[in-house]
Amino acid sequence: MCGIFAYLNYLTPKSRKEILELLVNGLKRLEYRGYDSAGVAIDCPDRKDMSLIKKTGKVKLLEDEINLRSVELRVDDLSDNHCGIAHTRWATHGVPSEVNSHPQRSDDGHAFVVVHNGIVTNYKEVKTFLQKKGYYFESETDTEVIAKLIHHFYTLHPKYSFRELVEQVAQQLEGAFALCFKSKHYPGECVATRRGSPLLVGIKTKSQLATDHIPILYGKDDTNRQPKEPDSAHKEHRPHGRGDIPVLSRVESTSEFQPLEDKSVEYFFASDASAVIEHTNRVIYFEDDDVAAVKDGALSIHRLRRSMDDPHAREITIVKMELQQIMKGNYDCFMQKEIFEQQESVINTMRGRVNFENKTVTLGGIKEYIPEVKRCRRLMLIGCGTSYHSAIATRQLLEELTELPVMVELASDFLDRTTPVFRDDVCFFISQSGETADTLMALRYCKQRGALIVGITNTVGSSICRESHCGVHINAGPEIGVASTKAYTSQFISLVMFALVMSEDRLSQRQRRLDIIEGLRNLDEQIRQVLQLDKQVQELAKDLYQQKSLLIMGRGFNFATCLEGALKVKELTYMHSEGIMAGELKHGPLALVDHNMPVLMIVMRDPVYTKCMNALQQVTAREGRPILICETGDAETMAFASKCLEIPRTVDCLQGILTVIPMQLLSFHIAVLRGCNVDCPRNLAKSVTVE
Ligand code: UD2
Ligand code: GLU
Ligand code: MG
Repeated sequence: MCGIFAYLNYLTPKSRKEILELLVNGLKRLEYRGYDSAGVAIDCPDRKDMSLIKKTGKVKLLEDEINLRSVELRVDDLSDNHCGIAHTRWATHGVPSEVNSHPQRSDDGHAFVVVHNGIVTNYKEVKTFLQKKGYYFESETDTEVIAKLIHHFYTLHPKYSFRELVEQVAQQLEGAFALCFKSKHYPGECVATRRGSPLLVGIKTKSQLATDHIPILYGKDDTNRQPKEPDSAHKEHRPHGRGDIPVLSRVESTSEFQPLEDKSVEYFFASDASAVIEHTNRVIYFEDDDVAAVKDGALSIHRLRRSMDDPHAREITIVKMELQQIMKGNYDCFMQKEIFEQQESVINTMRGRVNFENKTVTLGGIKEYIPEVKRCRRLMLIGCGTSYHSAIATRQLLEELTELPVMVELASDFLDRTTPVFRDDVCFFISQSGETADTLMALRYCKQRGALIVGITNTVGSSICRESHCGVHINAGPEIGVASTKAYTSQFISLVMFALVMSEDRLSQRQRRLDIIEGLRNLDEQIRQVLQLDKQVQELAKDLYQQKSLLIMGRGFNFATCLEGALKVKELTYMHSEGIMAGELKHGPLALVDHNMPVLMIVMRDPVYTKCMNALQQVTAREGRPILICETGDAETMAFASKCLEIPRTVDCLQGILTVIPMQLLSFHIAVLRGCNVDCPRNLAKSVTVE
């Protein structure tokens, strides 16, 4: 998730002011990714300690703090060889606060500091291990274990190089990470590594580079070169709560990268190229498990073992893209990027929660409350806009698997009605930002009446998260586009996981649960398939973008997609659109249908298929030629359509996750064709903090 930026200058004298400015500017380039706090670490002028400056909130606040402390920081002093690291954090573990911000440190003498993007999933085990060794933890983050663990290895092996220590640490970590380290014991050095989260280094030299690629150095226990001895102590071993972390073999190296004549060089480590591109266009993208180290101005890349398809070197890529372009990757805007991110974000939502081997689901955030939830009188799901639609999408499954009455409410209307709420109610509050004013008011209203309050949010430390008794973080990652996309599918999945937890000891629902878990397992691949419809959807958009209106019809598990699809069309394209419950057609909306009215229908082979077909025929009988979203290969249904989008089949209750994606794409393409600002639609704000 969020942003890493590190700057190392070698034989390139820079004042501390310049260094801090470079670091803060690097962070500003990463701001677009969304974050909640920021921090930097630089050496103290005497090099015997470090200064850590951290701030909750915007990078600007960090900058102000640095300016305030400029005398103490001795900003005019020059450094010839220095490494500074910086970070923007999107909290996953512990609220946004100064102590939880990065860099995280090994001790108050700052022997080691680290910045981290991602989540260390086995941090609890590592933490327990380190606590037994006497380490005291000051933050709630997963990241802090990394800083303490490297310190632990250092005390065991003070002769190891910085890079060797990082190698040891990386092998003990599970989960996803990009890391940059700095140490008082290794001044002017920087070591970085990654697994699952992106990381790169930009190189800036005055003289020519000797090569355009950097050889990879392999560990001594590289299995492809040397057969492992049966009793080898080098084998990979991770602490699954077993209390002891063995030390692995050392790695030796000889070759490295350095400029040819003039040895002065600058390195920029960053989690994405946008922070680097204004300094240099020569960039190396690291691969998982690369460990990159800069020592005496020389960069080397190491791997513990060689894999089959690994090239022998990492190439220096010349990045030609414009800054604006890089920030959004290959996408034109954030919303589009976030639509395509859904193959990953759905996995992040399920990570550590759905166990596909044992077919179990654990929601750590509400586990202890489940017995109380099971005794409740009813479930209430409360939200606004897209979050409200995620409740509609999952209501039927919740009723089925919990066997409880489920009320779904718009926060504003719920308050207008002063709806009766009781102590034995369980109220869910769904909000991407966790700050939505209407939802927050409804939360306070229910809390006052003694109900159990459950939050479903994407933002750790948000108001809803803090004021709820318990909850689920949907872990979709920061969402920048005002129109919500990946948060919707992750809210959807979070509520499905809740339904699965509620029904885990019901024998009669065993098969149903297994089918759903199997459906969840295949979701990312199926999302990938749906995203391939992009070109086709774009063509559809060309037919539709000059229309005045679009009716979207469906029922059952796909009704929420109609509402959400229509909302996306409205907010992004300013075109009228309405999501219509197909069962309601003959009670009014059918009057709108003629051969001119654009109609889109969702017809899947689920329990309401026949009823949907009735609706479809009612539409075609009025000369409507609907566009269909239907199942791959369903020729019989497709015969009624003017155009079709074919979607792979999944379990009925998950189908809405797949059918909503073409609607997201469609609204995006129509908006582009109509010349609308996709990321910031008129009159709308990302986080609605007023009633
Ligand atoms: C926690 C870690 C997760 C991973 C996992 C390992 C955090 C934030 N999450 O995830 O990264 O290490 O444990 O087991 O450290 N909460 C609310 N209201 C909300 C949302 C959440 O009160 O709207 C509470 C929730 O009750 C829990 C805490 O916040 O006490 C963390 O929630 P979570 O969903 O991140 O919890 P979990 O166990 O999946
Ligand atoms: N998991 C870390 C934390 O919560 C890093 C989050 C990030 O990627 O910013 O502190
Ligand atoms: Mg809470």
